[in-house]
Amino acid sequence: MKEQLIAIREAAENSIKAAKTMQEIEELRVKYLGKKGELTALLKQMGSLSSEERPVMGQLVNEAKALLETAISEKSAELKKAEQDEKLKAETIDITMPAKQSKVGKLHPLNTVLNDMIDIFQSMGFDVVDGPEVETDYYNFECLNVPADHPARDMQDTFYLGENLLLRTQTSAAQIRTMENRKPPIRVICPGRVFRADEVDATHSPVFHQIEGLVVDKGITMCDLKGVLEQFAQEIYGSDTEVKFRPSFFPFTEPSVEVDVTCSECGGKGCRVCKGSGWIEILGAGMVHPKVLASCGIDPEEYTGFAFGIGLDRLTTTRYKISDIRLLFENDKRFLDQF
Ligand code: 2NM
Repeated sequence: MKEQLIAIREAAENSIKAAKTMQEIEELRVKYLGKKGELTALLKQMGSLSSEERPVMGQLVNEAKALLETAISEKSAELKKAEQDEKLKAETIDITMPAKQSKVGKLHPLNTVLNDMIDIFQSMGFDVVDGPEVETDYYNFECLNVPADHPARDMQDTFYLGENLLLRTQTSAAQIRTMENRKPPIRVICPGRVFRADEVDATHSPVFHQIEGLVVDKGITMCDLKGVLEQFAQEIYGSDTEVKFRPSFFPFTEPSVEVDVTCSECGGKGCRVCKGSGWIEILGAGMVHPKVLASCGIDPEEYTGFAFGIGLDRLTTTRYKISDIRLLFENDKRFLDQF
């Protein structure tokens, strides 16, 4: 029986040493120390021994049991650690690997220019106001002093949605509502999409973008208008840009002007961009017509104001040297990716 014990112990020790996985270790534990295991079986045979032999043998079996238990727990700790090491090695992140490029969205060039313009006007104290693209005849024409027989009111020039509803041809309506709802001093700009029934070509689109500005207060003059526009033009085109007023006509302003800036391409010497004149027209403006002020509930004897309208699309095409306005509206990714 003693030889049997030694044989079992040696065999067990060797297989534990040779075990390579936690599963093998568990199998060995069952094989030797489990309820039906070989050592347990040996203990069961103790009944056949003499009373002198029994305690001696019992001690030997218990010693062997303790020895195997220690061997098993040591081996499993070793295997667990090896497994852990293996796992950590597999999970190692190589921080020198090149990063995966994720596509980042970009601003449409119109929005880049618009954001610049909003920044400039906000720094001069203007609020940004908004309005609907579908307007009534009253807000788009009537209260802006556009007479019933004005060509802009013609079906050929304006998209009508019904007797009195239309797609706004300018963003002035938002400014009219501001005058109705706020007391002077008023300083607002209104950027937005506007619509005209134009023929489509490289420089005309039935949908385009405008920023209109409005200032109303006591004692506002043409000088204030020129100062604001000069500041704006110099921030957009550079500090040596000059501004020139030419007399013009709009029903909603009196006097009205068209505003030119020195050509940013040639600095005023004359080139292809300015067709040799050295000047580029960028906007229309004027002193708000007393009738317009009055129709918004502002007393023209007490207050005066100026207003201007700037086309955003041409400013964008000239800044980025875009040859065709339609590119701004087609949303071709190959075009947009260039900005
Ligand atoms: C322009 C030119 C001149 C204008 C007028 C107004 C309002 F609502 F105050 F009457 N807003 N914008 C205006 C004046 C617009 O666009 C070329």
